[in-house]
Amino acid sequence: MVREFTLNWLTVKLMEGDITEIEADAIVNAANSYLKHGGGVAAAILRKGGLEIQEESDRYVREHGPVPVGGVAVTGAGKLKAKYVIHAVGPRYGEGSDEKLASAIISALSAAEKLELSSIALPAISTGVYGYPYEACARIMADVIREFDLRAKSLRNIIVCLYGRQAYEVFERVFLEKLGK
Ligand code: AR6
Repeated sequence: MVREFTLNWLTVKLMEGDITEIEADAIVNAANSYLKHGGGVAAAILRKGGLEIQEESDRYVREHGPVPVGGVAVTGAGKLKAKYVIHAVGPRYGEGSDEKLASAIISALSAAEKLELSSIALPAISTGVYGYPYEACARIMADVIREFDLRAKSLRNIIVCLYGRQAYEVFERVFLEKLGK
């Protein structure tokens, strides 16, 4: 399952699959503030990328302290095909969480721009352990991407990688509605 949306500067590709298999300059991890990559997509990234990603994450937290909700930290990508892993800390679903989820996505895209990358792959941040409904996450992500499109510099390709048919179908419906075509 794949669908592409062509915006002004960005091409957005929605796909169903495993984000650790994607060849992009950076892949985004759905992390917690302590960068302890225990479950979900984080554990999958560690399994395939290697323990050096956890070691680098631990070093980051030792040096800079925990990553605030809505923020990101960047590490290398170990054995993955990507060059970097951008660890984005999404919120738990609840009151006031939408702005923080938007901030996590904006921070991830901004980090990619700062590194002058052209492609980035994102999972459905906060929709696993952190309890966000797919639909709410999809709406926030589509709005952030549409806004980001207007000021994209190096970034050209955003891949949104959904785990499972159900997540894909919800994102497809929402992205069709919000990003057209
Ligand atoms: N590829 C793409 N998406 C995936 C993969 C994969 N290999 N595996 C799971 N997902 P979650 P969160 C989807 O729980 O809700 C972790 O323990 C999954 O189906 O990974 O932000 C962290 O260490 C879901 O749709 O992240 C944090 O403590 C989405 O990725 C906490 O969970 C996000 O699910 C973060 O919770």
